[in-house]
Amino acid sequence: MSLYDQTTRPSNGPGQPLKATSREEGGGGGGSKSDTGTITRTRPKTQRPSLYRVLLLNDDYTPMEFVVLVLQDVFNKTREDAMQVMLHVHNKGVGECGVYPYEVAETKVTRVMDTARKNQHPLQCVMEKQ
Ligand code: TYC
Repeated sequence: MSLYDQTTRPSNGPGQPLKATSREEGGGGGGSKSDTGTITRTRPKTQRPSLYRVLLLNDDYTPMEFVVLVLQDVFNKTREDAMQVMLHVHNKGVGECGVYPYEVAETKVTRVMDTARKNQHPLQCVMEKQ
């Protein structure tokens, strides 16, 4: 099950009757006691996925150019934006690369860490719930 899938709230799922008040419940019709029908939801309730920030951490060894290339490749940034994020991380210690649903964030963290390890750089990338 993907986070993109529509999920239901516990109380009222799609197509499920909305809860009737005690006054509305009970049989019979046309009287003072119960003259209401069951209301059903035609539009399924959607829940937006939780979002996660992907952060890059500074270190003293990873070349600036490598970080810029990773930001362009994994996070689809322009060279100018990638340079800005890299310099922010270099100066502040940590910086945001983007905000994504869980599985997208996880894939990007994995891509950064795999690329860094293959090139023997200590670059660290983490995700945190927004
Ligand atoms: N501080 C590194 C250097 O001076 C550059 C760098 C920037 C490393 C950002 C990691 O996430 C990083 N070569």
